[in-house]
Amino acid sequence: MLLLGIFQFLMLALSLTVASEEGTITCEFRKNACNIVSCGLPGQDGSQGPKGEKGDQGRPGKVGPTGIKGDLGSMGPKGPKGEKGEIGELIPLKSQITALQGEMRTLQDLMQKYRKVMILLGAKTVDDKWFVVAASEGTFEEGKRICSQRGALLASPQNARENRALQELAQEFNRNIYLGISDEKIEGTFQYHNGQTLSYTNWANGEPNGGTKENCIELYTNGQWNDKSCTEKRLIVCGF
Ligand code: MMA
Ligand code: CA
Repeated sequence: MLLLGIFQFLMLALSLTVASEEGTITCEFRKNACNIVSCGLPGQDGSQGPKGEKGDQGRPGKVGPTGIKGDLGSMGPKGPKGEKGEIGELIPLKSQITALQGEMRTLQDLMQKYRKVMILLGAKTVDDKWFVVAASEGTFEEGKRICSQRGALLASPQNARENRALQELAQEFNRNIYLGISDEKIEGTFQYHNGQTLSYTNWANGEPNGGTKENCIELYTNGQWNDKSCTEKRLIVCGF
């Protein structure tokens, strides 16, 4: 029985092998073969089953080799206008500076001309300040008004050099000058027009001595100061 079983098994294997390899073995052959081994014949193949459901997606494959370089793309749209370069900005500035230097030169020449004219007419200048005789005589109030009408103030020397310039005018006109200083507001405290206290004085010996009777200041031809009544007539010098 064991040998018969082995033989049956071998025959069956043989028939399956031939069928799979030839594909044309007839059923007759298999019938004969089976008759020899006394086994049942396998039935004909069933009809094809229904199509199975789609399987799950497989795992991603390995990365393929690098492809060849693609063609050059078409040109993109025009970008926004860029900022001006530093050199581009400096070029017009350079010509503007040259033009300004020319204008400054012209103005300086003009200023020099006016300066000569002013000095010729008797004005005195110290740094950027000008002293000009506006009237041969006037009271303190008249002097303030005359200078104010000319866009200036009654002269107020603020240092020794300015005082010296006024002294020269006093000498040239041989008249004392009213300064733009008084103690009308606060007796005993002399102030400039703007209310500031004095930064420079050149009182003569014993001055000021007039109290409430002498609230203004005259500048002598020697440059010294004397407090004096405001209603005298003195040389009117404006400061610009
Ligand atoms: C005058 C008058 C005064 C001044 C004295 C100086 C007599 O008064 O000008 O203001 O102080 O002279 O001597
Ligand atoms: Ca006095």
